[in-house]
Amino acid sequence: MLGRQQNSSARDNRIGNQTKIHSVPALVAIVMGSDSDWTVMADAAEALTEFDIPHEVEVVSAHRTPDRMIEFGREARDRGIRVIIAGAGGAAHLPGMLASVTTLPVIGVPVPLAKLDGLDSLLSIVQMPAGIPVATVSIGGARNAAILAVRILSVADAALATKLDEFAKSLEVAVAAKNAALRSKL
Ligand code: RP5
Repeated sequence: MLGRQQNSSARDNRIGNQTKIHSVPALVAIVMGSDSDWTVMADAAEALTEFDIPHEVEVVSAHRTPDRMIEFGREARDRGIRVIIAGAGGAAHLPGMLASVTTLPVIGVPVPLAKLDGLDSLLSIVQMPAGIPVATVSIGGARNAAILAVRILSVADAALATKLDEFAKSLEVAVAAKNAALRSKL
């Protein structure tokens, strides 16, 4: 097992960090096909940390560790996981295969590789057959994947819904500040 963690601090979100910061079980699993995906997927861990969501990080490959991938997906709900964020690049089958062995919501993150700019990853993840959905975010959109996971969790968590309201307001404030800064230069 590589990079499994439950944490609350961005500094401790490095893959391979085994330190358990929270004793509470992870609600969100961030999984990826390779440790090389971490450069993109770290954004999801950072956003979950901002919302103080206990999470874990693990490398699971649909192609290189298929048995482990199936085991991970089948056990996730019973372990207390509520949402899976799965990132992969190229022939990116991990999100879809996980969705086929769990009924948890799976959010897919297309990871851009050196060739094809991530379009291959996007199409591999987004074109799921009817009945097995994967909520696919934009290429490299790990941060949005995490925010979507928070929104899913907020359905049954009023405090989290309030945090999301505050987050939306902070975006409004940031845009207003950018607008004012731009207009002041004209
Ligand atoms: C995919 O193959 C992984 O998700 C990764 O994006 C890509 C390349 O993996 P490495 O060769 O860097 O391990 O399964």
